[in-house]
Amino acid sequence: ETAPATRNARVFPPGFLWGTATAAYQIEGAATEGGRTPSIWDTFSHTPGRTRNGDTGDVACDHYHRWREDLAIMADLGVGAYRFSVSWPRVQPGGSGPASREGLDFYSRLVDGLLEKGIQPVVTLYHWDLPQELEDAGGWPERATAERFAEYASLVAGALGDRVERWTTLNEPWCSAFLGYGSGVHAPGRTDHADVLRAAHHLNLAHGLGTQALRAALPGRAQIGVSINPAAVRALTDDPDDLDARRRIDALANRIFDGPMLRGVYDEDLIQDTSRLTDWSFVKDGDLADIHQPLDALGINYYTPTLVSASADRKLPRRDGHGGGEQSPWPAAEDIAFHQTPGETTDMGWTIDPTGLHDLLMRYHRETGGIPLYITENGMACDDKPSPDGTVHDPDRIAYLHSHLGTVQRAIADGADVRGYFLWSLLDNFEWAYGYSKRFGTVYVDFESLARIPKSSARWYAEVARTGELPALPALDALGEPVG
Ligand code: PNW
Repeated sequence: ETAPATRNARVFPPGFLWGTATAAYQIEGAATEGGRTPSIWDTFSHTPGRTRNGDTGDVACDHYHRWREDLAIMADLGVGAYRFSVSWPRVQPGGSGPASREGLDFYSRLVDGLLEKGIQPVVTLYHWDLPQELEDAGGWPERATAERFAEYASLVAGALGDRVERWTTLNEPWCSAFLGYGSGVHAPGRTDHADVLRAAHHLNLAHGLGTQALRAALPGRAQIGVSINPAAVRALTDDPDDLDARRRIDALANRIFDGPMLRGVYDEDLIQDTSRLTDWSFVKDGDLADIHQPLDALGINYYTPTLVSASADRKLPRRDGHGGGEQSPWPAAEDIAFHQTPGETTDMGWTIDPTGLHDLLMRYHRETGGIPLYITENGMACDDKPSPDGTVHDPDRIAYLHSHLGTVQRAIADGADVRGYFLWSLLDNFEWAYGYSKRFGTVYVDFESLARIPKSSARWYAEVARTGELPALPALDALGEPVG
């Protein structure tokens, strides 16, 4: 007999939003259809040596043609929300000027289909597929890109705003700036640490101008947020040097975005730490006010914590500072070492440690002054394979989701206002530089036949969403599969 107090602790608040998430370039395919022009990810993935096995998003999950089937799968799952992104070059070829009716119609039909099935659409405007023309004009290091983004935001709001209430400006600006322009492991594959800082600022500006554009187009109706991937940074030891390394990475990973967005400032230590790369004169009068817009929601994407020290000469194995690559993504941080957090790892090599999610939820609860928080991505890559009977069992993913959802409950009990959770990802998909070699889906995709098979985690997650309750892990027996 479970004590009532224990049972209650496993119940999520009423109205808690359960969802799954995807991104346009990772699932849609149809890269040249309907007037869509190339994005930086088309160019990058078609450049030899950039992605594993030379994989591209040309076909991906072919979601552009199979969206009705994917909608039916979501309806079967019974989750209440779907977070997807709009492909900028599909709806505004070239990134400026008139809209593509055909491109907008695709998303319009998708939104109608979701609403028909009682699934709330959550639209991300930018999940990394910058129109190539805008990169050719300088990309995110240039201010004009932020201005183009605001125009694009108005255009999408005009087409979908009568039916979509939940909007996200950017997905993980850290990845766009630091992996795209610093380490070069993401598109556009550039490696200049001064450009990273310029890109970060113009992404911030895009968020601010985009938020203003959405509010102007959708007065009173839109709930607007941004999805960041803050680092839960830990220091290897309590030595002052290690603590200072943590402070510096916290500035570069987190405060460079949440400073201007949530507080309207770039912290002085960030500016000092990077002063040999830039004088920050790209920050113009009025920019910080433009970026510092009231938000209705903050999205947090979380996978693993970050462990740093002041020097490389330590006993724990070193790890790269995220995402592989020869060049560090981190400007002015050559002396800082990144370490593998102890513990089991996922197929990405990322350590499974839900405590980082608790830290981040509590931190952003405090720092936002109580803006509703959503986990807009969380999940794990597993080496999933169909069994001979055609089913796909992913007990490790169930255990991962279970432990992270338990952490979310703990944060809620500790006072954080967490309103929803989006599993990354609905489908196995194009995992950026890793191509199709990493599977994050709760639904298996056979990339030869493009057949979809919901994994056992999909059934498990559907049950959590249906009941709003986290079952004890032994309930996994019911799925006919032992844990781990
Ligand atoms: C996020 N890193 O990417 C993205 O939002 C998703 O599109 C992606 O599929 C998912 O997480 C899993 O990777 C990240 O190196 C990629 O720190 C790389 C890093 C973080 C997030």
